[in-house]
Amino acid sequence: MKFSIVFMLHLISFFLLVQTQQFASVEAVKLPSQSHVLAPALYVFGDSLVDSGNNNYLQTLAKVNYTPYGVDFRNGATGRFNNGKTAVDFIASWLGLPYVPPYLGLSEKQRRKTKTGINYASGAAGLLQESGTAIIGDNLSMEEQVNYFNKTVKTDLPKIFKTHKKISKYLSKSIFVISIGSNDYINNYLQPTLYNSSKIYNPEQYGALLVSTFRKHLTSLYKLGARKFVIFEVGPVGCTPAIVFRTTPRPTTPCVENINDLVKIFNFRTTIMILELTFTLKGSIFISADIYGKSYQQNLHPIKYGFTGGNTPCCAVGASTLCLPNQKPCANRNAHLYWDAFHPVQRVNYEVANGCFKGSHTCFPMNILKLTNV
Ligand SMILES: *[C@@H]1O[C@H](CO)[C@@H](O)[C@H](O)[C@H]1NC(C)=O
Ligand SMILES: *[C@@H]1O[C@H](CO)[C@@H](O)[C@H](O)[C@H]1NC(C)=O
Ligand SMILES: CC(=O)N[C@H]1CO[C@H](CO)[C@@H](O)[C@@H]1O
Repeated sequence: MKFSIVFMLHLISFFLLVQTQQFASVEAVKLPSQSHVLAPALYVFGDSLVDSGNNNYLQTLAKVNYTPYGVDFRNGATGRFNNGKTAVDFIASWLGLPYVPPYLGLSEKQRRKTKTGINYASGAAGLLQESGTAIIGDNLSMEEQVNYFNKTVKTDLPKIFKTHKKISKYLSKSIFVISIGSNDYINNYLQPTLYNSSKIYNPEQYGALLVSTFRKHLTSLYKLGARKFVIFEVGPVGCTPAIVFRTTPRPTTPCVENINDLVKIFNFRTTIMILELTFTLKGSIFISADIYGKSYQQNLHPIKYGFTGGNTPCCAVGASTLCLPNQKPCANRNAHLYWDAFHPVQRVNYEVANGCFKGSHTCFPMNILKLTNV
């Protein structure tokens, strides 16, 4: 029921977009090639699904700068939370841009020279300041990420571009990817011994709190100059091995559905919120990546989708749910849905990125390729 409403909203938003904005000739979509740069920059915000190494510079347990992380990545263990590339790594290269460097890894001097985008995402981070901090440690919450971007816009970009007008033009053509929200559940609401939230808020109220926080941060990004947004839904958290194994009694279904129901509330409210923002923030375009639906199906029927290893993590995981250091991972990484107990393997990231970049089923109301042409 809820999903058909979401779909209707997507449709409505698509038609309104077509009417109110002039698509720069929809059929003239160019295919990406290494030599062709489709957007001046890619800016990234979020959590471990898209962190490219910020946590290497923080005091945190959510740090993965060791093998076997990065076993399939050109530069080895970089702080990416899987065996290879994240979805934004694929998106960056298809836009004709370099991999987006982590903000904390750049010196002041480098920050004043970087004009192809910066990654502010941090493993364990959430929309709420406190999410992911109880035991895990430091993190860049969404608010801190926005504050760093504020600094980029106010102090660093003026060193590259001569006028405010040039900065605005550059930012309005850049792509902003945001993937956040899982830790507000995994490392907050679902941890009643460490956090109050589940006693204070019912699931609907908590979803509303998260989404109003999200709206505030997206509006800040808009005020700072962002126009083209790609919002990743939260995946089916109740299907991750960490959650399934932690639940007692063990669920009789592949996923813990009452946990998935929490996330669905968040995704549903987010979809409505970004549709609203598209209308209220002049010149903005929000596209939403349907991460939940496909991933849920893959978790229910892994073999049908070619994941013969099913939901079993590829690496040997410890109590932290991350891979244990220096252990040999599974031989066929492409056959598993999960790399460790929480994070998908590179293949899953590729499929999401590919679908959202040029497909017609992952991102609504348009794919990223079209977004670069609007
Ligand atoms: C829980 O809530 C109470 C009162 O609302 C507050 O005093 C306490 O600090 C909270 N505890 C945590 C861990 O947030
Ligand atoms: C950016 O930072 C300045 C202070 O340096 C502050 O006044 C302003 O409100 C911030 N803007 C946003 C959108 O957060
Ligand atoms: C970098 C860092 O440690 N950021 C924050 C992580 O979360 C805590 C708790 O909300 C903040 O106090 C830190 O500043």
